[in-house]
Amino acid sequence: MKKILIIGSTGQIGSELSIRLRSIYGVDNVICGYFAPPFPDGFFEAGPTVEINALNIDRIAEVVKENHIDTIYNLAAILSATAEKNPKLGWDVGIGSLINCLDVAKEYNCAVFTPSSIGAFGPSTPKDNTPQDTIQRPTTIYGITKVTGELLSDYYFTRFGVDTRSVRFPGIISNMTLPGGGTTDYAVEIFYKAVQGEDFVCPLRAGTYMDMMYMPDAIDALVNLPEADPSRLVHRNSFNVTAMSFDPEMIYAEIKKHYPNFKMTYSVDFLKQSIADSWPNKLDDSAARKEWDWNPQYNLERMTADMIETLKKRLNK
Ligand code: AKB
Repeated sequence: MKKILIIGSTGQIGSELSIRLRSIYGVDNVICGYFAPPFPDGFFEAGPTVEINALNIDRIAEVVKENHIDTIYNLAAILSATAEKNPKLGWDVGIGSLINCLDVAKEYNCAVFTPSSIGAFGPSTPKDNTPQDTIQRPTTIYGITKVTGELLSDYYFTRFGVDTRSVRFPGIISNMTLPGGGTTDYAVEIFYKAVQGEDFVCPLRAGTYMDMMYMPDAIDALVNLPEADPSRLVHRNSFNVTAMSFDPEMIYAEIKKHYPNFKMTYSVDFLKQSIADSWPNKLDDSAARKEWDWNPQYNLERMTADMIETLKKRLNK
């Protein structure tokens, strides 16, 4: 039975990952690390929690040792648009947390999963059907930390045998926790506006295509890749994964099928636009499909219907 520590468990991914992991491995076998509020509803009642600063290696080692942890999910990160406003913080959190986890994992024989991102690619990367192995020259600090993280994770695997695995996540759309500071966040915010009967002002231009994924598929990736047979893995850090690619006009049109009076206008955020323009339109995720049976369940149509149904209930609309 696994004994798991999630660092950064109160964020967009962590708050849903902890629920799924606890349902598979048992509540007491998943320890949720927290650093600062806000905390998800019922966070402290749902299972074991520990206060942990990802930049404090002694604290990570102490928690891993005391709780006999064998798997660390390191979700501490500053997303792309926020990191661009404070590059030093983006680097310190992204790389500081990772190197600490890798060093502790090396000492206590843990597996480590740290998500990478479509942000690990840059303007010189092929934009369509972006290959698994290709040019990675990102122009954002977020992307630079992600490429460095991929290389460090592979290095700790080949040099020290640490079982590191990860995926390059696209924009993740969730009906539970809002993201913060990402370039893809508009694709979550648009649903809240539609369900609340408000107009949406889109920060990205029409024609800006990016990969996206509904949270249940993202959680599947986070559970299934660490469980994959290692003898099938040609790659480790990190796998391209995607579930859909759309631009603002496509998601707007899909939401309008449910809310014909919904209105979207544009007011371009130049920072986010320049980041989005440097990222791929659509990844080729065939390596993940081949090596660990990646198989997302939600396309734009199915995700939109589910997002709206769930948000209507949650927001009493
Ligand atoms: C962001 O927009 O920064 C993230 C990501 C794609 O990694 N959602």
